[in-house]
Amino acid sequence: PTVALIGAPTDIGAGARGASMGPEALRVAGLQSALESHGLHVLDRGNLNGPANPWQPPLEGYRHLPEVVAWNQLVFDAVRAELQAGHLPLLLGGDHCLGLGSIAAVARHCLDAGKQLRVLWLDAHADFNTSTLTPSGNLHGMPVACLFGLGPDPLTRLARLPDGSPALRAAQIRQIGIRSVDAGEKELVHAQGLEVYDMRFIDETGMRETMQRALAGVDESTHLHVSFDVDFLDPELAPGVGTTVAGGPTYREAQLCMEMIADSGRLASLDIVELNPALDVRNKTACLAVDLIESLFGKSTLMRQRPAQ
Ligand code: DIR
Ligand code: MN
Ligand code: MN
Ligand code: MN
Repeated sequence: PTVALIGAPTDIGAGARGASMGPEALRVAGLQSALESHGLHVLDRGNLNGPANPWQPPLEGYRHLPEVVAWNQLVFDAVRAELQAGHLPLLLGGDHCLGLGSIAAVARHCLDAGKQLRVLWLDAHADFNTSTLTPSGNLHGMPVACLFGLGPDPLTRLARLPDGSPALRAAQIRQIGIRSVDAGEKELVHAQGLEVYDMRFIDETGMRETMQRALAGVDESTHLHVSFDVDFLDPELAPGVGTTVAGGPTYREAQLCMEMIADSGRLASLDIVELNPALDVRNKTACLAVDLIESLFGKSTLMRQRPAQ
């Protein structure tokens, strides 16, 4: 397949500046040539050009809402265009508020193409806050709720399908690696019935069984979207993120997670978000992200027989 890299250099929804440098750090870490070395055709579409970060306090529970809407509209349009061209969009964030525009475009595409949608949300956080629950007002803590139709009008409108229903339902998403959820957010996640494989679950069950469950039901009619927040990883491995949370997956657990997604053969779109080069050490988090993205595209599977579907 053809992979289309879409840079979204912004930290508009984050609580720390610097994720705006993520796309360039991934390019410097050799993302394109790494993918090409596995036989993929890669188009680098360059960077989207959205509003600057005014670095303002929250207004009615949201920081930078108009700018977040503008960035997400750009991401929606870019991801949609690549899907319509038959390409696999790889969104280079940017902070995780952009998962809204990306997944909204994917959901729309699935509707048009008659595909089932499965989203794997790899993150330390559930990103299921609302304006009344959020401790920060940062919209990178809210994209999943917005995709469910819970959020500010201009964002939930962007995420709605033509029939007015939300882009995403609980049956379509699995959250993996979660270990920091705010008190009110926890109740909302539970009330909405999300399937969450938190770190306790991974500790007790193991990554293999976790991924088997997360991928259960994925078949040839499935469009698999991975939204990879780099803070999913243990911060000892991946310090270059704005909101580190101790106790994430190890290198081997993360590799297995990626390899089992590759084995499904259904990966059709990807976000790589929250990489913050200002907080990184000699670009090592970006290099690790590239390593894991290679595994997502089947690096290790090249030396093995891909399991029968
Ligand atoms: C926190 C942090 N739950 C918030 N969220 C982050 O501000 O809503 N998401 N860091 O990635
Ligand atoms: Mn090429
Ligand atoms: Mn996130
Ligand atoms: Mn996170």
